[in-house]
Amino acid sequence: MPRILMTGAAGGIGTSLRKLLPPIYPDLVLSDLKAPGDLGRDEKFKAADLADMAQVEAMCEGVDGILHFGGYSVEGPWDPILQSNIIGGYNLFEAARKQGVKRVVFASSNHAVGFYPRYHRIGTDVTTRPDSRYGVSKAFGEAVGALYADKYGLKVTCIRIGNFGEKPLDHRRLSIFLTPEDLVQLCRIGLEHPAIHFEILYGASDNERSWWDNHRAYDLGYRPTGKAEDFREHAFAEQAKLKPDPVGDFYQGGSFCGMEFAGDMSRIIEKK
Ligand code: 15L
Repeated sequence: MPRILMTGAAGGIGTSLRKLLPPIYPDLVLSDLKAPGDLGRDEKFKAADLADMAQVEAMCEGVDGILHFGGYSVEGPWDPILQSNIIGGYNLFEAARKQGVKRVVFASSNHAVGFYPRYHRIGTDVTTRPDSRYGVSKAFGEAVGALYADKYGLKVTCIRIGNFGEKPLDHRRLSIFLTPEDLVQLCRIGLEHPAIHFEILYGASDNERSWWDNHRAYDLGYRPTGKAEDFREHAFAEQAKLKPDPVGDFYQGGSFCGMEFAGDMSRIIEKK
């Protein structure tokens, strides 16, 4: 029975996956800076600060596979992103190597490619175009993952997660919605599929308005069941409450693109 470690267990994704993963991976170890308040008696927990290598190594001991959802999960000031995602991301892969972990599933983000316009359908082979310091940290994590796959033989899957949840929250999220069940499928591909070396997959359900070519995930057996369109009215009603954002409404990364924007839209990736 493989021992699977999930970082970020107290965060939004971790909280949901804590409930879904134990039937699939009974030997699940959770980690975060602090234990979730509702930690069950049957749940195993190891506290770790990702920025502290010794703690990260101790967390990885005896582990076969890692689901790395820990870190700073939105745009923010540089220092916490540096500590949690840049130093923390490196520590995670390096500790995994030292401890003989076989597989890592890294929670990347759509914000690693957020400055592609929405009309531009992109695959996983495009140049990264981060829309934020947070997006840069995700592109960094993908690069470290590629290094550890190629140089050290770690089996690495990066999931560029769209928007995780029970319902798409607005018009943009109709294109990038991801249900918890579909994320579990992608995690299982990363932890179990025999063909994994280094993969980047999009974390999106079966969304009619998707901007992403996710054929690699489908080739690996992904069969999403979530459909953003089932919640279309809800998403449009929520969108109607938002102010227009000329930059954010144009690019895939949405409001992360509009924040602090002082660039020239006509020069960001060729327009069709
Ligand atoms: C992300 O990467 C964030 O973690 C999440 O909070 C959302 O902002 C999501 O992207 C999104 O793009 O909707």
